[in-house]
Amino acid sequence: MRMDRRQLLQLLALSGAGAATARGFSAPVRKRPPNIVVILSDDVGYGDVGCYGANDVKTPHIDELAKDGLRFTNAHCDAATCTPSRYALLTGSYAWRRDGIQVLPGDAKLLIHPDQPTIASILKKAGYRTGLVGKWHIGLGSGTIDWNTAIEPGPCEVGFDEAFFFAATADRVPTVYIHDHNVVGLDPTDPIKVSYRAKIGNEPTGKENPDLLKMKLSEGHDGTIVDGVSRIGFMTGGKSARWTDENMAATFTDKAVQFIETNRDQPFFLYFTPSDIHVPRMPNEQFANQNTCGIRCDVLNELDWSVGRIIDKLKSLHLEEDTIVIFSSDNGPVVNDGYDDGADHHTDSHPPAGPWRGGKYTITEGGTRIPFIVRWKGNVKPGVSDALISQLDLTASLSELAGTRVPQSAAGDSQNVLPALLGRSKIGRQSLVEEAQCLALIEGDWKLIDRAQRPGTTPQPKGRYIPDTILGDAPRETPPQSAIELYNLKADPHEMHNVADQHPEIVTRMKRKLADIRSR
Ligand code: NG6
Ligand code: CA
Repeated sequence: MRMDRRQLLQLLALSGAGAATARGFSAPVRKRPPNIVVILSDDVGYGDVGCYGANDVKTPHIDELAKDGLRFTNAHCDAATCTPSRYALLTGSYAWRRDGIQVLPGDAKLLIHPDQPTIASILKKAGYRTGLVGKWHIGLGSGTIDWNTAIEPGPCEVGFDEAFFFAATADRVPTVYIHDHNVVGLDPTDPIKVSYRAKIGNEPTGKENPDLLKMKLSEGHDGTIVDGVSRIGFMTGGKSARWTDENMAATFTDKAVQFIETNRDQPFFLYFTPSDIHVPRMPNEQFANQNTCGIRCDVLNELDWSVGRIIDKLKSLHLEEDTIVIFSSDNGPVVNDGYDDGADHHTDSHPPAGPWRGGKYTITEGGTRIPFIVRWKGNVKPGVSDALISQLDLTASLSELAGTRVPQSAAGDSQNVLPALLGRSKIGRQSLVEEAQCLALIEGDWKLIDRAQRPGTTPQPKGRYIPDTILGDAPRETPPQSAIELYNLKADPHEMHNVADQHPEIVTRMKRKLADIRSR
């Protein structure tokens, strides 16, 4: 659905954009497009925050966004893991269209070609100052990375004016921050080397020296020990540049707040991607051991605190009515993700996926149905929306909001759902493909899981075995898996009753549609 400029202006006028609502008079057109803050948290499930039903953990700031904004109940990230999900959010293209867009190691090449438009480059061209703060995880460079010189291409080559980030995940080496192109705080006499193949250097590893760990590992994660935690992969050098896990949330939040402060007088786009609540869960001491629901809830509090600081900064700069804030997560929740941090003992009273089955890695709804809140004070009417939307749609929708266009042939899977995002329409997209280790299609209340359809065009490795961990409120028994499964999500939100045999015509229609979307 494309709106022309006139329709957009009408929509903004209708939604109160440009109106000095607090003072009770209205101007028809905004002086400038709104600032955009996208907060993309890591591994936060549908049921993990108060406004989506969590009781045992308090998330007052995220809840405040929902109270003042629009809370979506049928919003999706692109995939049940981080890399494909983040690739899709930034490019507006389904990640499964390309081979190799799977969880990347820390030394992987950049997945986005500098010529490929992204939401950041589109907004930058439209006059926005664009910034990334947080986790990146879609690769860096175009070959073997030398961490001791300028690392490019990276975020700054695909649309970000400035970037303060780490390469992959908090549990992968190298455990250092990068500012634009360079590792922060690096001592040139102690160069960094990284390997994902074999041990490098002579520092202890989780495998050889488990006695040195302050957090035990349960699977993988037996590489170099940094800050008492063993990581995936091996590194040596860069001692002065290594982060302290417990300070990461404050470091990123300070940078994000600084970005807002510095760019207060011009339209800005902040892509803020905290590492919370991904493993290793290492809350700062002010958040540690605060919850009956354990360490996952402690890091949820830390994330909530980061969100609160962003809201406070916007408030203190009087930018709340000039800034659209979107809060979401990159994939569904996980409890034991490779470290023995006790999180698995606390899911009874705190089901992280809320009403959905599964979580991170799974094709069932817990994998990609995530919290998604849009707040734009005075412009988005507070409420709840059931519209089907995807993070893929941010590229087209936010471009429209910024008064610009997605370049021809870019972001082909991104739909303009701006009316739904602003609460002016209950209708989002008609259908959506979900990705885990296979693909599924959602259309209305129906969901077709086709286990033969795998991401990419060449066969993918099966990946690690993902138990059907019940993280949500779904019944404990595990329904049998079939090659084709059809569920009516309205009647059967837990995806327990495969009705493919009862509805062969729906199966045929949806299989055709999935094939059609794949071939575009
Ligand atoms: C997995 C890691 C997991 C996490 C995930 C990526 C193991 C056993 N598991 O391979 O801990 O790092 O990759 O998470 O090593 S994501 O949110 O970035 O997709
Ligand atoms: Ca993630």
